[in-house]
Amino acid sequence: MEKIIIMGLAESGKTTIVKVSAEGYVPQKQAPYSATIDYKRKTYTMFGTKISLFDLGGQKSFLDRFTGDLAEFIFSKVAVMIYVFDVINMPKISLAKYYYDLGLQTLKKYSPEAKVHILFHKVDLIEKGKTEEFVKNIKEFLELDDTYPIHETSVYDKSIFTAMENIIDTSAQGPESFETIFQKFEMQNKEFIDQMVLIDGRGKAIISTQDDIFDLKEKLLQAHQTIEASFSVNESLKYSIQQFQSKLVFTSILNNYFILMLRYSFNLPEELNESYIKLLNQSIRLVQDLNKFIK
Ligand SMILES: Nc1nc2c(ncn2[C@@H]2O[C@H](COP(=O)(O)OP(=O)(O)OP(=O)(O)O)[C@@H](O)[C@H]2O)c(=O)[nH]1
Ligand SMILES: [Mg+2]
Repeated sequence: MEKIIIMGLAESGKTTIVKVSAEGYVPQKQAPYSATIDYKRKTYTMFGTKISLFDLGGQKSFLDRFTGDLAEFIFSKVAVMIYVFDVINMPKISLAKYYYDLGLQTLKKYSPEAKVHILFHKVDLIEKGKTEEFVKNIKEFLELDDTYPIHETSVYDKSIFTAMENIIDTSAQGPESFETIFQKFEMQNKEFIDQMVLIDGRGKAIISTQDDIFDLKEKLLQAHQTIEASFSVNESLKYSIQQFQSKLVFTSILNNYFILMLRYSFNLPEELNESYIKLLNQSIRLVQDLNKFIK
């Protein structure tokens, strides 16, 4: 079960978001606000995934405790942190940023792998036609770049469902397929990779970034034979680096006899430079990620 924490200042809308998106509650404009005391922890099945949701009370004294005495309890084993900014509460935007930074810092300490999603919430209250400008200004003020996804949401339309579905799908379930693992790798290393091929134990290509994998086949067979003798970082991870048509080819045998082949976009550098080492490390990391998934 994935642990999700939802954090933000008091009255930013967290409990309403939980009620509407997870409990099917219909939002009422006149409903009185009732503060969450401490935190509320509940289990839900959302979009087919079982989650344990921690709705953290947003009053300052609570936030200080969550990031202080209770930090380990609240921030350990977190899969996703959702941070809610109330976009029309400008007087408190600095305070909201303060606790966002503190929350992020605490999260990095106890759950370094956790995903982070940001909600710019209550966008229904922004004057019509001004949303884009408004959002841009807040983003600048908060010094947010594109590291974490930002969702513009309101409980009065479907935006909150779209955002929550995206958050649960992309974060809570982890990588869903080989494709998502590859996409991440490709995004990080685009300029250094010419071709990526993953072949299953029976020799069928599962992933190939080019239609034609024929020219690699010969290399593949050869790699099979030489890989035993090639450099390995540990018992369970073997890979080889070879030159092929004046490019480097990284090959590794994975679990269940899957084979990964990456054709780099360059030949062996004269000296081992930083970007080559980085790419090699990322390639090894890709093998490890894929192996977790094949098991
Ligand atoms: N206009 C508008 N109001 C909203 C929206 N979401 C929540 N609200 C209102 O915001 C107020 C605060 O909502 P809560 O969900 O209780 O706030 P909270 O973040 O849980 O507050 P704490 O429990 O004190 O941390 C309520 O009056 C909600 O009706 C929204 O999308 N648009
Ligand atoms: Mg609440």
